[in-house]
Amino acid sequence: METGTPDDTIVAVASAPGMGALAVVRLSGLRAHDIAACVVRDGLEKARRAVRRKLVDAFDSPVDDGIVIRYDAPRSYTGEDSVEIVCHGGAVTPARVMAALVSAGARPAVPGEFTRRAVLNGKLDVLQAEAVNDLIRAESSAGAALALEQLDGALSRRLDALRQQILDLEALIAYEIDFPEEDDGPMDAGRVTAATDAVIGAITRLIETAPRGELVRTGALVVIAGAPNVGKSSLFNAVLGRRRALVTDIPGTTRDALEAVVDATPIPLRLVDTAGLRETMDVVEQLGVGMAREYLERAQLVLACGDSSAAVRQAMDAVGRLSEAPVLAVRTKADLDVVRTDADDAPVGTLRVSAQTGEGIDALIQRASRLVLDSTGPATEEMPVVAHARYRKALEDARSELRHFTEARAGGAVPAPVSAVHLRESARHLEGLIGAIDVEDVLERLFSTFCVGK
Ligand SMILES: Nc1nc2c(ncn2[C@@H]2O[C@H](COP(=O)(O)OP(=O)(O)OP(=O)(O)O)[C@@H](O)[C@H]2O)c(=O)[nH]1
Ligand SMILES: [Mg+2]
Repeated sequence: METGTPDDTIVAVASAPGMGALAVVRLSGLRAHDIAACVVRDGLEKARRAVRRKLVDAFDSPVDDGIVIRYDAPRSYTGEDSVEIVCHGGAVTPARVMAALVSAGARPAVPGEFTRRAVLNGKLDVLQAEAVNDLIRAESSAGAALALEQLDGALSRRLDALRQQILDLEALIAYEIDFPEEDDGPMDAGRVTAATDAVIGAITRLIETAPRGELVRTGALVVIAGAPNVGKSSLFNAVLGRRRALVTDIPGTTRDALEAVVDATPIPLRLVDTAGLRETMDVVEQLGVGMAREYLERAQLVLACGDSSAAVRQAMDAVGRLSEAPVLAVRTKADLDVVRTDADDAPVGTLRVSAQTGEGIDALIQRASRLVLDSTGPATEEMPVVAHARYRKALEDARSELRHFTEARAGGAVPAPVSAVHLRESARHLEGLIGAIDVEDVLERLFSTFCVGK
């Protein structure tokens, strides 16, 4: 990506485009204060104080009346001199404020450039920068909370602690490397093994949070399936709380798959309404049924819907053939039952719902969210949580190097400097994640914890 030179002063409208009461224009770089002073009549106040100011263009014509905040390096988001201007929103004013700043010497920023500078200036590490993006893109409260925790540095601190433990190990065996002929060095082999096992255990516990983390971040794919006309689209709408899918009494109404996010806890749901499963001559409906099958293959949970016990069983059979995901049996149109005789022979665990009255809808959301969580394996309350496949991969690589290290030492045939390479590699995988690579750390540790001159 072309990002110009780091000396450029960059500017962007930081708020979303479109109609809105206010917008935020952000300016950062060496000349941020000078450039802002050309646009802010009466100049800037002292740092971190919000002041109301007239904003003008290069010809001193009024552009807006806004609030201006100055930040002095390094105490800003980017770590550079910055200015934030809160102006009126909408299609015109933010663009005019920005144009005035560009004509005063700023360059329009490319996507992510403010955060990129924050990383380069040590204000955020790579994981935190990624969390900023996750937070902005979050579609659920649980996803946002997870991103916020990562932005706060919980995962970074944890990975850094693991990395320190590996560096400690390096320091331990550095003694063997320096004094290979000493028979029983200052630390016995058991101490190294125990320390290695402890790190492997800690990494494993973190890896075990990955299925949950990825689900929280993206939401679980929950597919509504069943025969035509059983009330799938009505259920979809009832769960979302708005009329998103078309509903008619004509079987075969839904032909496309509709997807929407349900803000559930512990796991948000990406709910999908699909075409009713049946053999049909209608070409468009066939396409819809084909799409439903594809979704069922990828589903992480299926709601097998029927408007009678027989229909629920039929839906479960059909779903069982098309999906390997856990299935929740859902008996729809509960409001139509005058007496609840039908419920008696429904499959065990069937949830009764009515899109008409709202009965069972909240319970369905909770059960679905909980079932998805349970399907990720035994409950773990381990925090922080690994939310990206990339993090999991790096942790697995780090762990595998530690295991190689253990094997190399157990064999006894490998000299200490060779087995130590695995420790270095292991730490490097973690460093790659945080974006901190510093060999000096090991040396410093060696001299602080060892009395080498003894
Ligand atoms: N009384 C009652 N009627 C319902 C309920 N849910 C759906 N219906 C009715 O059942 C009919 C079919 O509803 P849809 O939601 O379109 O059913 P569908 O399963 O999506 O049907 P296809 O898209 O054709 O597969 C409509 O006439 C709905 O009004 C309910 O909870 N109670
Ligand atoms: Mg439908």
